[in-house]
Amino acid sequence: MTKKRALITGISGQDGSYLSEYLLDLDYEVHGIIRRLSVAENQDSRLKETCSNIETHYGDMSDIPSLTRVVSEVKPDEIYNLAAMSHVRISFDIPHYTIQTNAMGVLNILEAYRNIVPKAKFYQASSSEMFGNSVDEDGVQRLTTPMTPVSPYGCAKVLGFNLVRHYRHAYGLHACNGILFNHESPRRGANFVTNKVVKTAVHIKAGLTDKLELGNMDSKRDWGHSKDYVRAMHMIVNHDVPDEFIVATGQTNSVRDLCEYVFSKLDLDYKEHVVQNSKFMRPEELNYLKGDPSKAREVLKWEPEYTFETLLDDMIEYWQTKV
Ligand code: G4F
Repeated sequence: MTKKRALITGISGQDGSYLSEYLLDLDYEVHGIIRRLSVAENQDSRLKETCSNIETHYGDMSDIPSLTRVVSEVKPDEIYNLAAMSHVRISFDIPHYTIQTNAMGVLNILEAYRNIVPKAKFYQASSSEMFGNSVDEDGVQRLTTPMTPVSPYGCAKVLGFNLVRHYRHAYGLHACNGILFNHESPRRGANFVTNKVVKTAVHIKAGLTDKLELGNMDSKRDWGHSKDYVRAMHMIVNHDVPDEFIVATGQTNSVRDLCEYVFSKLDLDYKEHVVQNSKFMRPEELNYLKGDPSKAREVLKWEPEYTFETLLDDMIEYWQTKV
């Protein structure tokens, strides 16, 4: 039997690396698009263990000929569009680039998909950042919650989300949106708050540093594990009907709760080490996220294996092996 072929944009990111491992275990042929970086080792550093089993192709979400070439060469059965400028705070510094990559990039890959492999299935990495500060009366965000983004990142993701929905309806494509709430892992970039807190706390414990500088500690997020969320991506794409799903844990915690858990796990008091620095504040903040994953649970039978605590334990263990 011929193997299913997947093409992952953003394969070198946290989710791309876990998804490629997950699909290889399911016996897929996995292809991914990577951008050229001046430090070549950084292009695929998260893919070290699986590199030899993945075929990578140079491309960029803003380079239409490169997307057309890769989609034509690979002829994928499934496309996972994970490529994005993924840092919300940095999107305020580089709004144009963010819109080009996270919104126009979706249009570019959708066009390649529609014109070259319209029978393939398509997954779009949509984000809870699209909701901005909209919350339903019962304190959750669900598929019907209005999208009122509060960052260039969120604005771009709303356009990408709508384009995918529109292409599904207009052209009969199997194009799906997964609205994923925050998801983390030991592979998370060092400038996202979970990894920053865990890594610095472990360094404080080891006597390597003494202070952790943070921005807003009162914002709340619904944090899950990337490994659970890439499983959901595959389930969403392989559901009979192309559709939209929220992927979240349904639990919310503040940045302060995060500090409290991580530091106390290491027998430290976060209040003695954390200082606030306005440099890490955002011009407009998304204050509160708590997703309602009931549709994914009921329709896809998706369940997360990790909790907030076991996710952080996994990250702490990882950073302890690095000091
Ligand atoms: O870890 P964060 O940078 O993640 P954020 O902004 O929620 O975005 C992540 O989740 C989105 C899904 O909702 C994704 F779409 C997006 O790609 C990304 O994966 O910040 C979390 C919270 C924010 O409220 C931020 O203001 O932590 C607060 N925070 C406080 N101090 C900080 C810091 N965030 C960062 N990155 N660095 C700080 O020093």
